Amino acid sequence: MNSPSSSSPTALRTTGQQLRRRSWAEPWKIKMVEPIKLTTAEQRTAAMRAAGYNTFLLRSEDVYIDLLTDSGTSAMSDWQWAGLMLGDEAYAGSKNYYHLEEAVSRHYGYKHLIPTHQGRGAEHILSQIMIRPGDTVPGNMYFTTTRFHQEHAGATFVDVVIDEGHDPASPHPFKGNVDLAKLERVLTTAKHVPYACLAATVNMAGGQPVSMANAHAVHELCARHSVPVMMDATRAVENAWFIKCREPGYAEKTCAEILREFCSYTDGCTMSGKKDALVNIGGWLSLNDDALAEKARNLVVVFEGLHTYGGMAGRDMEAMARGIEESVQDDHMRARVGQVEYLGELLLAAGVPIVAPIGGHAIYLDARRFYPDMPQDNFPAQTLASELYLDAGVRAMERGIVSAGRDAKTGQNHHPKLELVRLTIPRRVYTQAHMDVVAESVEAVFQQTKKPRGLRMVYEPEYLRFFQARFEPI
Ligand code: P71
Repeated sequence: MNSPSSSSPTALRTTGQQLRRRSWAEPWKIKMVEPIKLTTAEQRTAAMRAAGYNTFLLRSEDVYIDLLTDSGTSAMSDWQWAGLMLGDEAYAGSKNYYHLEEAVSRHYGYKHLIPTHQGRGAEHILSQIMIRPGDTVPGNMYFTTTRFHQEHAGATFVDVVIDEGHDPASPHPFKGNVDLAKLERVLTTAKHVPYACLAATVNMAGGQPVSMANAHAVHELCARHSVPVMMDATRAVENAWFIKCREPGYAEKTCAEILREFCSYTDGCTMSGKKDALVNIGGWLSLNDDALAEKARNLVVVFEGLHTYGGMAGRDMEAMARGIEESVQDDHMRARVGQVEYLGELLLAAGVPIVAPIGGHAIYLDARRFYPDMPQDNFPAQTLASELYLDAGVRAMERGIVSAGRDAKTGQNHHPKLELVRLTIPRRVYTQAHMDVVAESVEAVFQQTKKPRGLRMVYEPEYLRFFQARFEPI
């Protein structure tokens, strides 16, 4: 890693009084490797066709560098793997549950822990216990599964992120912030608001953080209306790292301290442990309110598993408890976000249009600027994701009109402003050389002289269509 950005505190003054950057590297070394396959252009063409031009439908065997998601794709540490061997697989009251409860309470600070199989399990339970048909849920930009569960429970989601969040070029340091005026409008006009949803960081905006000041203000505003704030804590540690780097007054605080303060401005959280918490499966719902927690425990046994395992094996809970400890270490976060910045800076140097500032877990390519003449209904981001795979076997994810789906009431396609392709970096998995290969491939696709005309959707599933939709080239 030899390109620390201004946000990484690695600049050194040399004896010549010149400001010089020093290389730095990840705080780990590799103990085990997993071979990956190089493919030919012919093999990739056949694989892409068989997958209906949807990267979700590729076989992972056919992928060289897999940047589909950072979800459940992290490499666990030797300490986490050792924890797997200490799984207490009792049906009830596993000691690993108590380790997890301790870790969540120490680093996130909430009173009650309800384990779930992954994030959407927690979203389902939260939505079912808090939302009544006709409710309105404000949030700082939608996330697919989160909005789905809110709407499924009968709510209408209202986006209250600041306008900069929808502008891929805005350099605002906290593009995930809530627009307090938009939020206040919802709080004063909606019939009933069961809770406000605060995502840290905001995935669909490009992994953009929320500032501490904004979280504090959201909490105060909601408290005046007696509305609780529920956080999507999926990447809240990455959010804490950005606060440390970008918000005045936090540079000397540790990630762990910042995370605790941030959580203190919220009343509970849903969590996908598959991201920040460095595990391949797992999640939880946290709540401070006793009565709500009781409701959640009543439902978790119906949908997930007993309230002391929620769909996870004991060993999974142990790995997650240990992953939480590792995730809040500053050295870990510096390398994690630093690697994303490294890739982003290579692409910026090559003139490739990406969402700025560089986010926490991924680089987002602005597909509209790859294909300025392609109408959004021809799926520019879906097209770009398939072109990237065809070029060098790099798998990315569409985050545009296909992901946005249809309006639950009118059935019309949502037309999101952002038409993006996400290059998502798994934690502790790929090297700097992999990032170099990715950057070269993206640049080659950006420079293509013969541009594709786009795709047509030939199969559209009813729910969360992006996962299984199929396409054909136009
Ligand atoms: C990601 C995922 C996984 C995913 C989910 C849906 C479509 C494509 C990929 C999952 C998140 C997330 C946020 C902010 C809740 C979940 C659900 N992200 N909130 O980014 O990013 O968690 O997957 O554990 O159920 O690839 P879950």
